[in-house]
Amino acid sequence: MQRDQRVHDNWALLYAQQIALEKKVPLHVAFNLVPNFLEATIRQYGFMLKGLEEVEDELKRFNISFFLLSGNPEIEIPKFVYESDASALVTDFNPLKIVRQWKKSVAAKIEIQFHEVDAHNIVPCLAASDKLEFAAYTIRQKIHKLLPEFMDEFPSLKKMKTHNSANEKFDWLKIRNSLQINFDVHEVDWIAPGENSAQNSLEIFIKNKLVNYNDKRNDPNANAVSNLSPYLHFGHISAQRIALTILPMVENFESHKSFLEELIVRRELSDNFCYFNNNYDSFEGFPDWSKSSLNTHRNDRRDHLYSIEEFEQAKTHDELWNAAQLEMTLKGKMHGYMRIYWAKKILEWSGSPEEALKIAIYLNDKYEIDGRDPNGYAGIAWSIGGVHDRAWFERAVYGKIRYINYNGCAKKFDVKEYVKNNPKS
Ligand code: FAD
Ligand code: FO1
Repeated sequence: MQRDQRVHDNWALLYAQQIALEKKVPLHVAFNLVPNFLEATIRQYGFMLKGLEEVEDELKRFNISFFLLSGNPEIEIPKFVYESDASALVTDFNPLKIVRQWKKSVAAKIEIQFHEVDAHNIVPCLAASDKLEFAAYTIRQKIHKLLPEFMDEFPSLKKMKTHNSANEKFDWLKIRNSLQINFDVHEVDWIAPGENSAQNSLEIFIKNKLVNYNDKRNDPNANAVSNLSPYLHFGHISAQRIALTILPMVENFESHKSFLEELIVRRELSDNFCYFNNNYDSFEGFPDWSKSSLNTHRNDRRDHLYSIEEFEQAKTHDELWNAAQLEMTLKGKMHGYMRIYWAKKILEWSGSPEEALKIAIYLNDKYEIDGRDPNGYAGIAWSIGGVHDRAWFERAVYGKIRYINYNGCAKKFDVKEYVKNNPKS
């Protein structure tokens, strides 16, 4: 279990259970904890661990044992399959075949049946497209065509027969304290992790906010967005469950339509970008028109130039940008519209597009609970590098990259109100 850390509405777990039931063997779930995963801090790890604890408890109700491994997954997972209780299972599991003995500290190569299930997307990434898509309009039709095939209702997970390999509950506090990560980025309490809380959040969104989504989603003061991205990032909720719940509701059609466009088309386009573009987090990954235009404007004079520390500490001249940065550092989730403004201004006020990209990814992944997500890399590449966008009118520094400014924001929402709502502490 990695991308989808939930017990219900999980096609990968359902599929594994189907095989276990057919073979009449117990079902085991393993999660490999990486002590330092891509510089994630306690803000993200804390959220993830609480969700995993809920997974452990819920799996127990279904007589499914949960194993928490720790270390390098390339080493720990083959080792687990070979050495643990589960190895008894795999050797019996014809045609599972262990071809090489596990050797201490050498990554074992074991030949086992390996099935990949995309439980994260509704239309699996590889079914939606076999190539890097150019923009939303090139993937939208493909996804819509395939949606009826994949939008099945989930079957329920079945209770397995009891078996005696059930492990004791993990000591989650000890696990938390063993992490070699940054503990300075504080955890946040406005959002509760886990599968149950994710479901509650969905219900609250549908009841109180969805009606305003189409008109108000770009207003950071309006509280009209779902706040589901942290749950989606860790797979505490299935995008398909969200869509299955919202699709049949015919009232507020425009809001449903625009929400599902973000949840399905834009989100799956981001996965397509990160899967098919090896340079999804570098300048090289930008489209040719944008690279050439940004290159032309490399030496343009910048009106303001800030260091990464100045950005991080929200010390720019711009109260709106600083408020967005503070929303992210203090709350752990910046409003979606502000993310665009925030990233584009980093391009405008950095020495080069490469530096801007590096700063934006660093800050995004350090502070956002939903950081380190394909949506993040695609969103930053869209804002700074024109990915999935088109060329606009040429201007200094930005070249042909779409531009946005303070006055544009002021026309859309009450900037002063947003600044007031995101004070320094
Ligand atoms: P809602 O508006 O309620 O949307 C529901 C869901 O639709 C979201 O949870 C998300 O899964 C999907 N969605 C919404 N907007 C987008 C989008 N533009 N692209 C792809 N999918 C979308 N998203 C992350 O999950 N993690 C990130 O680190 C991240 N960083 C971003 C950085 C920048 C510079 C930009 C421009 C966008 C970034 N996004 C990121 C995409 C988007 O801003 C967030 O997904 C959204 O704000 C999450 O809030 P929500 O769940 O309340 O969104
Ligand atoms: N995946 C793992 O397999 N092990 C980890 O320890 C781990 C930590 C982690 C921390 C922050 C974060 O944002 C993601 C993390 N992931 C980890 C990845 C995560 O499990 C999912 O694969 C992604 O969230 C899917 O988008």
